[in-house]
Amino acid sequence: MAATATAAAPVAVGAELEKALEGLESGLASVVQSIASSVAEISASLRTMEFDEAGSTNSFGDDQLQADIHADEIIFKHLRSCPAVASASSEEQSDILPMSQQQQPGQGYSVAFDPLDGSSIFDANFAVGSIFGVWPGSTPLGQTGRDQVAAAYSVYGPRTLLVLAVPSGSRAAAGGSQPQHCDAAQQQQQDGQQQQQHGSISEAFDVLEFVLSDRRWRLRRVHTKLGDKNNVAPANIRAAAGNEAYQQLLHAWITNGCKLRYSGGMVPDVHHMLAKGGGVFCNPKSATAPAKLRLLYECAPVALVVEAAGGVSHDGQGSILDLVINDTGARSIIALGSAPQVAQCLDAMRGA
Ligand code: AHM
Ligand code: MG
Repeated sequence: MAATATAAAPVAVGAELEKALEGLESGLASVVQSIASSVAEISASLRTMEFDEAGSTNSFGDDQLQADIHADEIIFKHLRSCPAVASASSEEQSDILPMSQQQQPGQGYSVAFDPLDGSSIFDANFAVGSIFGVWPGSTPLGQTGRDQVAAAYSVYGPRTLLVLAVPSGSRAAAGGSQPQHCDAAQQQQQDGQQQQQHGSISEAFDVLEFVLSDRRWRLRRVHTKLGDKNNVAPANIRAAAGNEAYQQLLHAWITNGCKLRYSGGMVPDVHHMLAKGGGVFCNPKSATAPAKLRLLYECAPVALVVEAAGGVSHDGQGSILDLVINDTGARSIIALGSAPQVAQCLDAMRGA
């Protein structure tokens, strides 16, 4: 049986996180603090968590691990105790559940989350993560990824990281850390090519990376300009068997000496791009290998973080952030990362 989420010792959010959230609307700041607290509690729990399956499936038909259920319970517990959270739903429990009784209809925030992304690589002890999207009001349904007011993911690796996309101004509040992965040539190229299209997101949000250190969140770096390194993560590689354009893309990547960095977990693979200064996570489909990633719980929040960090997202037609979320069960193909590398993926995304 999965362990039940109990009231753990409170995790101090840390002065640097508090400072980073100072400029936010107070309700939104409390939602982000709840997310940060739940990530810290999950991080501690995973150290002793059993690897076993729970013997149940979620609404997507995935076999659940005890760790999936436990992480889900921890996050719901923290969100329930936050008065600004009107509703929440997760990849493990996809009904949109009312949370705080203190919100009037249409008020507060709705949180959608994947409690443990990378369940299939958990038993191999690879890095896994959690993903969060925050929408205004009592439901994300009928809204797009672009309507999010914040998004986040965590990486549970040798260290626990929390990457937040929060309304801009927070960077200055956090102490004016220097931008990462930004040189003059890259900036000039990206200013011309992508900021015209995506400038509103990268200007509207700051992407702040925190590391959990002695039960406190310490600001590690700020991501502003995703570079264009050739770190490629070819997800759903099974699709290449029925998607000729994807085969050609893989061949081009190999012959061009790209670094293949697919781990089997979207969160660590996407974070690898941010950490290394660019790349692409490409997850196309074929007739026999359909889209897997969930629009609400995975694609939209991670797309917001990547676009806010100066990258792009695509489903083969346009930005992931422009897809209307009509159903908690919707799935999408996705390419995320540096603009030139994502552009190379579009034939594969449109193939099959
Ligand atoms: P999960 O949330 O059940 O772990 O599924 C999402 C994960 C992604 O992190 C990863 O990119 C993908 O599933 C890998 O799927 P597969 O192993 O089927 O290729
Ligand atoms: Mg997932």
